[in-house]
Amino acid sequence: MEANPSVLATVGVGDLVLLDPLSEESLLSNLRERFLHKEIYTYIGNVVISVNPYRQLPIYSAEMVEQYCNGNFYAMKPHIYAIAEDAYSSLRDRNRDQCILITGESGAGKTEASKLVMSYVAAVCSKGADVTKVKEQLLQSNPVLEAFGNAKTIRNNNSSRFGKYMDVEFDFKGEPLGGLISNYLLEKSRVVWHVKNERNFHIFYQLLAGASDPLLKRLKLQRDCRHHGYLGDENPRLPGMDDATNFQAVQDAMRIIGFSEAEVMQLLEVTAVVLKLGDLQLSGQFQASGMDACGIQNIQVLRDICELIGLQESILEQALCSRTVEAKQEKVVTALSVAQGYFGRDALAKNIYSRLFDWLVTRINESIQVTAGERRKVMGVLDIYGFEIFQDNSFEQFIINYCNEKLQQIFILMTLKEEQEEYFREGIKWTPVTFFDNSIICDLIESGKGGILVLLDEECLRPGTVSAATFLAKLDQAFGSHEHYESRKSQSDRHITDTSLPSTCFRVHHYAGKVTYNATGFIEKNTDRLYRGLAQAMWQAKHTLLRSLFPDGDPKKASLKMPPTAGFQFKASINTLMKNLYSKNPNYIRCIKPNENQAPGQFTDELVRSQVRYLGLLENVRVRRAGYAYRQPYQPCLERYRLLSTHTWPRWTGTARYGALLSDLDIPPEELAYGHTKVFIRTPQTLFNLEERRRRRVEELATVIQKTYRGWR
Ligand code: AD9
Ligand code: MG
Repeated sequence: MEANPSVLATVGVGDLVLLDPLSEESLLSNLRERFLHKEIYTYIGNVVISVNPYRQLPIYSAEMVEQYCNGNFYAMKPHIYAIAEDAYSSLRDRNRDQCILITGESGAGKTEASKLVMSYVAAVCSKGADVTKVKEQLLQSNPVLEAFGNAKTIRNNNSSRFGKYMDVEFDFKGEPLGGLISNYLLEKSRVVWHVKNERNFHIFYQLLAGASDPLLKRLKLQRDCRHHGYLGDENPRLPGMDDATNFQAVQDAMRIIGFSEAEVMQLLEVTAVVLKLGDLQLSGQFQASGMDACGIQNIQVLRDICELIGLQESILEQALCSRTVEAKQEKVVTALSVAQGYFGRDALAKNIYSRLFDWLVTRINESIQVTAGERRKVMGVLDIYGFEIFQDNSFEQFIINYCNEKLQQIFILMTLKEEQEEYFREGIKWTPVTFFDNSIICDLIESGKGGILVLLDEECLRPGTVSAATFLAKLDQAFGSHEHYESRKSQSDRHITDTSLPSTCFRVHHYAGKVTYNATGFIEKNTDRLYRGLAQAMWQAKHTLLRSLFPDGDPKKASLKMPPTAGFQFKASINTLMKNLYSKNPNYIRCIKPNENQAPGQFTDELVRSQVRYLGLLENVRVRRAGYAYRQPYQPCLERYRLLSTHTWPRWTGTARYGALLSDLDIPPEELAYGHTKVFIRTPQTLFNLEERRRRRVEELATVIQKTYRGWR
C-alpha cells in the first residue's frame, strides 16, 4: 500500500510521511485535527495509526467493505480495511505469508482492531458453505476467549489479560481453511485478587448472571456475586455490557466451535470450583504443639467442591491444610499455618484457572486446526498487551514490557528491512538510516549469558534463603554500570541521590520510558509454586477435565526437577513468536488511546504525546522518508499529473518512456528516482508542489469549460 495524493485532500494529512514541517508538535496536531473530525485512521506509509473513537462510527458497513475490496487505494481515505485488504490480497495473489501486528497501550483499541481485520477478511473471501463454517468457528473463538481471558480494569472495561496470536490458514484460492491460536501468559493473579473498581474475569459474572436456577444449583453457586469471595463486594455491573446476554453468546459460540454439551458442562464445573475455592475459609486450630494449625472453617464449601469434582473430602482437606514431605522413604506430615493454607488455596485456584484457559485454547485449536498437508498461506494476527507503566509495577509488567521491547525491535528491523527490500526490488540506491536500536535493552532482560531473567531463575533455583533483597543484590552486581539499569545501589555508586527510587526496586530504561519495578514478588511469581499435594489431589479427582489439567499430580510421573519458571517459559514462547513473525510480511496497526476516560471526542494532548513517543512514530516517519518520502506505481501517478504536461501524453505504458514523461513535469532531477515499477519522490514539498499545480490547473480547466458552456447557450 502506498501513500496517495488523495490523502492530502482529507483533514490534515492522511499520511504522516507528507507532513511538513515534521515535528512531534505537527504530528500531534495532525492526529488531533483528524480525530476531532472523526478521521481516526492515519497512515505512515504502510503503517496504520488508529485513534480509539470510543463511539460507533458508520465506517464498518458492508458497503465500506465493498469499497475497500474493489476500490482503488489511491482514491480512498485511510482505513483499517485498506491494510486488511492489502495484506489479504498480497497473500492471495502474491503468495506471501502475512502478519498483522497490533500494538498500543491498554484500551487503545487493539482487540477491536484485530476483530475488524478478521471480519473484513471473512467478509471478502468466498461464501461457500464449507468456508462459512470455518469462518464462523474462527470468529466465534473471540467471545469465548474474551469471556475467560478479559476483565474490566481501570483502563479498559474489556481488557485482554492474555496475549493472543492467531494464524489463519488459507488455501491457494485464498479461502480460509482454519487456524491456530497461541496464547501468552494469562494474568492469573486476577483470579484471586483485583484492585477496587476492577473485576475478576468476565466469565464469573456472566455465569452468575446468565445461568438458569437449576444450573446454578447444580454448580452450587449463589447468584449474588457478593457471596463469592473472589468477586468482591462492589457492584459488578458495567455500562453497555450485559453479562447474562454475553453468557448466552459464549455458550452459543462454544457450540458453533464444536464443544459438546458435556464439555461445556465440565468447563462450567471447573469454573465453579475456582469460585468456590475463594469461598473456603481457613482458621487456626490450636494444637498440642502450641502452633495454630490450619483448618477448614466452612466444611460445606469443601463438601460442595469435592462433590463437583468427585473427590474424597479428606484428601482435599489434607492437601489444603498440611504438607507431606518424603524423606528416606518415610512420609512426614506437617501442618500448615493459616497464611500458608491461604497461599496454597489461592495458588490452586490460579493454577486451575490458567490451566483451564490453556485447555480452552487447545480445545478451540482442535476444532479449527487444519490437518497437515499441502503448503498453505498464512495470515497471523497478533493482539498482545501493550506497554504498561503503573504506580506499582511487578513481575507481570516486567514481562509485558519485555514483550513490547521485543515487538519494538521487530518493528524497527522490519520497517527498515522492508524499506531496504523495496529499494532493492525497485533497483534504487539505498542510504542507511540511523535509528535507536533497543537490542541493548532486550539483552539486558533476556540474554542467556546473565540477563535479568536468567539471574532471576538462578535465584529461584538456588538453595538457601532467597528474597527480593538477594535478587536485587545480584542485579546490582551484574548491571551496576549498565546504562539502562538503575537501583539505589547503582545510583549511590554514581553519586546520584534520588529518593523517588525505593530501595526494594530497580528501574529499567525501556525504549518507551523508565519503569520502576518492585522486586518483591518476582521470585514467587516466577517460581509459580503449587504445593505438590494439591496437584496430586486434583489428579485424584474423578472429574475428567479437572484431572486432565494436572498430569503433574500423577505420583508416578512426579519428578524432583523444578518445572520451568514463568519467565523462562515466556521467553521461549516469545522467541518462537518472533521467529514466526520474522518469516512473514508485516503489516502494522498502531493504536492510540486519546483519553483516560473511555470517552468519545476527547483528545488529551499529553496522553497522546507520550504514546506517539513510545510508539516511535516520529522515528517511523523519518525512516520512511529517509530515502524517498513518497512512491507510487507509474500508471496512477502519470494519470494524476498528465494534465500538467505541456505535451499531449500518449496513453501507452512502457517503463522506458516514464522518465521522459515525468521530466516533462518540471521537477528537479534529484527529487525523482525511477524504480522498475514505481516512481519515487524525495521530499513531501515536491509532492505538495505538484498537487498545488494540479489543483490550479483543474480550476483553470473548469473555468475554460464554464466559459465554453456559456458561449454555447
Ligand atoms: V487492552 O490492552 O486488551 O486492555 P485494547 O485491546 O487495546 O486494550 P480494546 O480493543 O478492548 O482495547 O478497546 C477498548 C474499547 O474501546 C472497546 O471496548 C470499545 O468500546 C472501544 N473501541 C476500540 N476501538 C474502537 C473502534 N474502532 N470503534 C469504536 C472502539 N469503539
Ligand atoms: Mg485487548
